Amino acid sequence: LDCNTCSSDPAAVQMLAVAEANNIGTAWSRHAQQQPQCGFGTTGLCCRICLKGPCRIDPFGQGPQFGICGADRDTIVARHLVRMMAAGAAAHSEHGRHIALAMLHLSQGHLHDYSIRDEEKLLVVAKRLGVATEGRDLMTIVRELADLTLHDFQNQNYDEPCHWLAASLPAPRLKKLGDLGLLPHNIDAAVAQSMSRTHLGCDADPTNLILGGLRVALADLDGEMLATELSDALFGTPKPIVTTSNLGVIKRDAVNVAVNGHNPLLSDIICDIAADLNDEAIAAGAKDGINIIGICCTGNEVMVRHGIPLATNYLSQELPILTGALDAMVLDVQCIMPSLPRVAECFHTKIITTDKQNKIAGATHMDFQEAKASENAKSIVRMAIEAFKHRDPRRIQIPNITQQAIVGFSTEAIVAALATINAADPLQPLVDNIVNGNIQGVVLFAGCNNTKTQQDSAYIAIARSLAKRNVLVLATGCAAGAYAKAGMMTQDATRQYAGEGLKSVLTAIGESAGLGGPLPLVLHMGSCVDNSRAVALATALANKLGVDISDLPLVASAPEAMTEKAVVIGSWAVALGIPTHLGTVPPIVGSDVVSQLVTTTARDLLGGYFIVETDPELAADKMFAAIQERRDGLGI
Ligand code: BF8
Ligand code: SF4
Repeated sequence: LDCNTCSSDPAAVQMLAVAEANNIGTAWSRHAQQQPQCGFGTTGLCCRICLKGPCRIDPFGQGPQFGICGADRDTIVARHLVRMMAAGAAAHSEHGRHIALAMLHLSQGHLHDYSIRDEEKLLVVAKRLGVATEGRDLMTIVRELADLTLHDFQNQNYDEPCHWLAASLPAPRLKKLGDLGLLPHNIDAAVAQSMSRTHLGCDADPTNLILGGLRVALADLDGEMLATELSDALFGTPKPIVTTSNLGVIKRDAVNVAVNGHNPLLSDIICDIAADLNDEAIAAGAKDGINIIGICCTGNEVMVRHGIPLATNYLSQELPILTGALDAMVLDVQCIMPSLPRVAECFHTKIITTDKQNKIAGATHMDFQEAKASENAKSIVRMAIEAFKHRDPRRIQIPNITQQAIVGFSTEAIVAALATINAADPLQPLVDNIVNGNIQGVVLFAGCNNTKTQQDSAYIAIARSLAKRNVLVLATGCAAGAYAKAGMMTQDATRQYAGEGLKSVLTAIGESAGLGGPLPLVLHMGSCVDNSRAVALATALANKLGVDISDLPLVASAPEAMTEKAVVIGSWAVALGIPTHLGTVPPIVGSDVVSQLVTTTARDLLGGYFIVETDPELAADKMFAAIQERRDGLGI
């Protein structure tokens, strides 16, 4: 394995060499073992929906053109794509449901370790959803907001769209989506209907299938919105905070506990109680106490809210173990590699699963319950302290690589920074600078890591290329992790890579907001569910200008799209009217019909469309062209 071509992250390359030298399998070595990957699966032409299968369509038109049931390539590709969207929506919205139920249980007095940390945010979203707030007891409002949120999982009236979407999107977009029948009434029903219509012998019309997919994609957005907004009320709305990133955040003299997964209900409490156990860690010989670090999206959640350092993003999640100084990795849900216990076998690291529905053979399971959150979190951290005692000091090698990262750019934080320039009308300075061209447009980088490309490199190349052309850069999820690790969430990065117009705007805002210099080049908006924050910002801009999201000079990019969640996010971005770049080729190229549907047809119907481009420079050019087209449309 040539470690240098695997990742552009120098810390990952360094640890990967350790893995290779010790013959420890990683995602990269397993990727190599999987080559060549099946062409039928890659193009989407393999169907496994019934037990007569698998059936394969010959992509060149010589062999079989129909599955045994008679399904053609278009039906097969569309069905599988819709199933990916449904799984993504299920994942995000299950996370959202978990948070909503915690809110409900809090209001019922069953949870003692959680509270409403951001009352202001709670009241703002309650009002937005139509909950009366004046003169009412806080927990009554929490109860009603939780009930209303859970209604989005229970409503059986097909004509009543999900509340969070209806209360959050611009009116013209709601109208367009409603007219096309794309507004879901119930998240769970949308997922179930996607599964049901893609069963053998049901929906076989690719257009109808893809429209159904967009409906479940919007249900996914509903789930993401409620997850973000309720998490802010519970744990605080992110504000700019300075922290660090990359594997150097692991400390030799501390008990290092990594939180990996997605749900802040667990990771936030672990951050909370860590200080209480510092003395126990010191007594065990860790003179720096307990050091919590983040991986993937739960890492992003605690990074943007509490400044917890982010160790790494998805693809390199096995590597912190190889430092020999990671004492525990605490897992909740999603994007967790089942290989972790195997890697940890070679070290002292304790791998702890915490969710009943997400166990891994070889890991220790600790059933985390919100009603006993602090107690459970303490037990987890104590397992790490115990593991620390079994470290082998000779095997410790921590890459001396960290980058500063200024993070925590929620929509509210961006608006607050802008308000220091114009308190009466915070969005006006942003609009003025978009109109005068200092800012050409906005790009949201979202999504994952994928072994099909060099880790993080396309993120960095495309962002630099667009920032030089004065495009404002936002990021979430593992995209944000890539930029944090690479030092692109710093003021220096702005000085170095931003075009003159963008630099002047970021400097004016940063200085007026008291940052003593520019805003960072890339604004970290949070985890993957926090893509909903970018929608909130776009909606605020569209409403201010009296236009639709599809009119804004806004593009999205997922250079390393990988999960079903990424597929569904990209799909709702298209449904909202956003040109959306994918840097990895989705398994749809076996069907020209489906490829057309998600590009040209989507564009005609919704304004948004997918741009599939694996070359980073060409991708940047295509996105910049899309931004220019939008600017032309607005007459600016
Ligand atoms: O939700 S970006 S690899 S960690 S799916 Fe997963 Fe992709 Fe990372 Fe977060 Ni999002
Ligand atoms: Fe084959 Fe049809 Fe069954 Fe798919 S659903 S595996 S195409 S018979």
